Amino acid sequence: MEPALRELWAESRDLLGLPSSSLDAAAVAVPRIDLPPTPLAFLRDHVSPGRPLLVSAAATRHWPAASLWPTASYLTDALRSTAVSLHLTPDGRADALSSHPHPHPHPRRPGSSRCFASAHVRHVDVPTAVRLIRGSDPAAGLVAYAQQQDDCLRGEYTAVAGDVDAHVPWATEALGCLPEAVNLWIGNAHSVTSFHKDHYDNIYVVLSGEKHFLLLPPTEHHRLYVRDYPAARYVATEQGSEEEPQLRLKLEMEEPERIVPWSSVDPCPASPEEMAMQASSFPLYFDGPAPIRCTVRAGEMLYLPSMWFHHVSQSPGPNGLTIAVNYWYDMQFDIKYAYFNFLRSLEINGCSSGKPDASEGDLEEKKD
Ligand SMILES: O=C(O)CCC(=O)C(=O)O
Repeated sequence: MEPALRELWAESRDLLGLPSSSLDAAAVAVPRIDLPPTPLAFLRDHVSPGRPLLVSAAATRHWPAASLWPTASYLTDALRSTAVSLHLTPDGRADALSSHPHPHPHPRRPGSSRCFASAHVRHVDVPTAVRLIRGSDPAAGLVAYAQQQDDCLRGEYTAVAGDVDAHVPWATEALGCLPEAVNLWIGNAHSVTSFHKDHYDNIYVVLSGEKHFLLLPPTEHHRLYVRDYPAARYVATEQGSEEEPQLRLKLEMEEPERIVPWSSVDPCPASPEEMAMQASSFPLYFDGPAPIRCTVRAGEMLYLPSMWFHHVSQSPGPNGLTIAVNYWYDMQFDIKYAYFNFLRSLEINGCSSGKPDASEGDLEEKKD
């Protein structure tokens, strides 16, 4: 079965115009255009074949946010007394695998030593949120990321929503609907989003700093070793003095148990030992075609087709922050989706997801 899969990966990358040899790593890039596409060209060349696209900063030059948001204090002034949801973890890895807090063998999953960890969410005013994000430090055990994925730009951050376009006109026309959600993301270099996919067509726009995407097409599902993990959540206890409270985060397993299918692969392990462990455990990822790398700079827009797996890291701008807005458009559940479910059901090296519409590696559930 594995040779047939490798043939599928090579053929689909060929048809997408993306090289498939791992030797071509430097050449594997998302097509980039200087001016926004017409709706027809976008539909024909990107939505229909499921091919990503990077659009230069010309696309957002008219947005007030392009000049206002990268400044040091605009957002904190404009949102001074607005309470927002801030996601806290000790290491910047929310919605990611972590060591199980009680690593005894699980009766139904002997040997399972990892769990799916969600952040502790606090409601704080924007100046506090920005101070905590800027000061994030895994060495101090606290990394803050404003990444509420529930249409938060039009909700919690509504006072600044008018600084960006309400939708992306050429995408709206091509996709035939308005965005279902518009989200704001504010982080710094310590926050990383692990490999997952979404049931949305995504227009992702960076406004300060840079976002670094690693991408794999849906045909490469088996390379991500999606497996079932028990869910856990960070809980906070206050320590320190009343004047200078300090938060300590502890991982607790969810009760009743909830199982989350999630990718087992960490493409950027922290140490050579971890890298060796990852490479030997997940050869289809580490010994396959290079992931497609795409850095989205301030002002640029990435079109990320639905169901593409993505891993996202970030570098802050001069204001110490990475700021982005994304537009999620509902995907079309068409024949490609049916083929993809069939592919997923094939068991390769103990990896499959028999559930036809499982939300594996899919953050969509959080939106409601
Ligand atoms: O920016 C991030 O950290 C993750 C973005 C993402 O996963 C998405 O837009 O679907």
